[in-house]
Amino acid sequence: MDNPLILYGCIVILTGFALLYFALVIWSPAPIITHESEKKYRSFKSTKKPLSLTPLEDSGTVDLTVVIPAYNETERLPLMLEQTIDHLSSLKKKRTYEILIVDDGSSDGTSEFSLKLAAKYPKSDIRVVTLEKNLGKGGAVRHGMLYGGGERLLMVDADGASRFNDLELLWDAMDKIAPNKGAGVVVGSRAHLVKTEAVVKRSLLRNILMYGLHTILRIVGVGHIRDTQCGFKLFSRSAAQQIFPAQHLPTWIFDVELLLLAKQLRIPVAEVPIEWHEVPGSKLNVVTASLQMLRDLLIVRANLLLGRWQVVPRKQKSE
Ligand SMILES: Nc1nc2c(ncn2[C@@H]2O[C@H](COP(=O)(O)OP(=O)(O)OP(=O)(O)O)[C@@H](O)[C@H]2O)c(=O)[nH]1
Ligand SMILES: *[C@@H]1O[C@H](CO)[C@@H](O)[C@H](O)[C@H]1NC(C)=O
Repeated sequence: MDNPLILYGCIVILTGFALLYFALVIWSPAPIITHESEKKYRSFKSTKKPLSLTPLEDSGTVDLTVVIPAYNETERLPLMLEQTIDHLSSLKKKRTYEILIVDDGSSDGTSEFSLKLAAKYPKSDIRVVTLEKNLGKGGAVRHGMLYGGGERLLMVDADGASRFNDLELLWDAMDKIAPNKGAGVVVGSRAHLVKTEAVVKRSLLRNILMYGLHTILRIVGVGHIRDTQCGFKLFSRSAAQQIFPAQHLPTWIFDVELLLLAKQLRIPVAEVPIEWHEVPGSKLNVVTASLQMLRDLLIVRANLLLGRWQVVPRKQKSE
């Protein structure tokens, strides 16, 4: 090489890539560690002696698992649980179910409170798992899914912002896209509410962030889903078995990672409009959350692109 500029240029570019890769390694979330105690649950019948949960690899034991991530939720859980059980027990076509409350390392006694609450519903299989440390919503949902026994598994927020009856809309959509225990994901969507007053009244900042999010989602590859962030999502067991072991993000942008994984695994995803009302008591700070989101999305994309994170499709059992 006669021209030293080219040589220097190459060195600068290579160093740049090395630094980017280093940043990726540093910023990637550490693997989520599951403690032994977290593989067990307590119920109102067995408040002292924990019992074993059903690992996701095993075959299903009930028709539905309801996974409720709960962080300091003693205020909002009672109403939400009541609505959940009211609905499930009013169904004409009976469905067996378990409700898995994942206490995400709360410091307000959410677990003990949930156990007391569960005693009010002796006919329902309400299971309480206590995470040793706070992981974040994504970590809590992932844990509930990895230890749920349902043929279908629903994640739902503890705040009762979604109307639980809308589960039936998701259920019917699942029958269509994933019959015979196939793989499928059905997500609740608030996109049809976007033009309504509820949203117009939101602060300018929230709206700007929302449009920013949509743009980024399109770049990242899940632009076809109109509402990625809705806390009401139903997974068939087969879909959950493929998606959740591959999930790395414990933060609140994990929803996007789940949808990206579904896309990579070619699992069909349906979006169904549902009711929604804003509930006071959100513990989210929009600005820090947005920055965190941007970083996490880039991390997910880069890790998948470079093959640092792998996705392993399961062979469908032919039935
Ligand atoms: N904020 C927060 N929520 C958590 C955490 N772990 C689990 N969760 C649960 O995640 C769910 C959603 O949390 P919220 O703080 O209500 O979030 P939100 O801003 O209301 O979210 P939207 O329902 O999308 O408006 C609730 O069921 C929480 O209990 C955590 O570490 N932080
Ligand atoms: C959770 O609740 C405890 C006890 O009420 C409180 O001290 C703590 O600050 C709460 N944590 C958050 C993040 O809200």
